[in-house]
Amino acid sequence: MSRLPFSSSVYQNRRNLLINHINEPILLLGNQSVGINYKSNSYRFVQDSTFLYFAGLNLPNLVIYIHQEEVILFGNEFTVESAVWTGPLPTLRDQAAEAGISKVLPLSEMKNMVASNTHFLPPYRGNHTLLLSDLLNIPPSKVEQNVSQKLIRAVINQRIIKSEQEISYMEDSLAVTKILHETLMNNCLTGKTEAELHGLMLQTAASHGCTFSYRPIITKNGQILHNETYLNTLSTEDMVLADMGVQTAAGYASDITRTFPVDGKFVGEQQFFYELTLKAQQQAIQSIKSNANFLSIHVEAATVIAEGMIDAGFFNGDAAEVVHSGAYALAFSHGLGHAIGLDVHDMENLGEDNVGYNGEISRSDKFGMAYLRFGGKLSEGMVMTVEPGIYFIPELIASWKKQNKFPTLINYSKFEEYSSFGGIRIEDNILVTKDSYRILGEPIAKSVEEITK
Ligand SMILES: [Mn+2]
Repeated sequence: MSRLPFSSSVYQNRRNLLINHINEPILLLGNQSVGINYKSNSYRFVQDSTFLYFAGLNLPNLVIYIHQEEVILFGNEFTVESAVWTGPLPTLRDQAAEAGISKVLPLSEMKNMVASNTHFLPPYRGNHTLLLSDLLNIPPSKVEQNVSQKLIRAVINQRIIKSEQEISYMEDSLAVTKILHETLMNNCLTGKTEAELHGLMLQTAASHGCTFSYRPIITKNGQILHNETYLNTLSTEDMVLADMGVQTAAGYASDITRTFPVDGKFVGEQQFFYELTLKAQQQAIQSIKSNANFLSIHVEAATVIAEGMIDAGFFNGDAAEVVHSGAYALAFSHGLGHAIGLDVHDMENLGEDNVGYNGEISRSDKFGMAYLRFGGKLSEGMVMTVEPGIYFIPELIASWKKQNKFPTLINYSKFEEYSSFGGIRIEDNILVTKDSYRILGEPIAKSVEEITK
């Protein structure tokens, strides 16, 4: 009975596909444990996702070397003494066998084995740079320029398309994420603090054996896009924006955002902006299918928001002009979404543009659209987040007004009236199918009826 998420043949097939494409040796580095304030008091160990994808083993201090004739796992076998601290563990050799790897050698033998034409990925941890420098006899400052573009491309092409089994792991993760979001909604009342709700979410995730796939956002200040503080007490006129997702033991991430009124009743223009955000999200989701460009879908969502906000007097003129000029980004200042998989922003360590802009579409240089992490063509089997938002960011409104940006298109006095409104975002995880899409996981409360009382 394998302890790994996939059978040994899955890992073998993944490696075969990769080596047949590269035809020269490949080195994939697993992560080390990292000390917080001294070596043995370490951060929670997180394995490198590419290593996990091709080698399966969620343990520190391993390296896999793949070449045409054989695959070698470099790592030090557990000692009898280590069992004193960890309890009995299956040998590294037995664990490697579950990933279809029959040859295990100690780390000390690595230097003699690694060929100079070995392909490797961009390191994102200092110790990996030093290891690559040592193994391949290149100065640390030159490691980055020796990274294999061919290997980057090949890994992205494999990992970006999810198998049915990977999708089912993503849905396991979404099942717990649904519990989190709905528990949060049910426990949100005037007088609660963001800190209490954060605590409830930590408890809920942990009690399902999950960790967060990124630091959760639970805030009444939804206009602060990556708000990671929990300092406020909630009032009845507030909305809470919760952006959180977990990963299960298989390692696949989820990334869901909901925004809802604290006591279940919208006040003022909250419902108008909620419904407009939802309309933009639904429009975008419906446009997902293989061969569609995600940049065009971003533009569609932005157009829905621009149209609604023109009617309400925030923008003037024609929606297409409001979008193509970039003026719309005063309200919707980030990208529509990103690829998701083992990483919440899938494979961004291989280069955001390598993942998101490979092909004829290039990244916009305009504020707002430039933050779109993925703009290229969709393929069957990709999983994307779709997460439009509407925000009133007082600092941005003041800054644009001062610069007199888009004076004919933006009604600044109207924006200023709403400067304490906050922000709304709605996010789901969508599988690209041949002619259509599938929203992954069981539906999580989202309609006005479901989020109000
Ligand atoms: Mn996201």
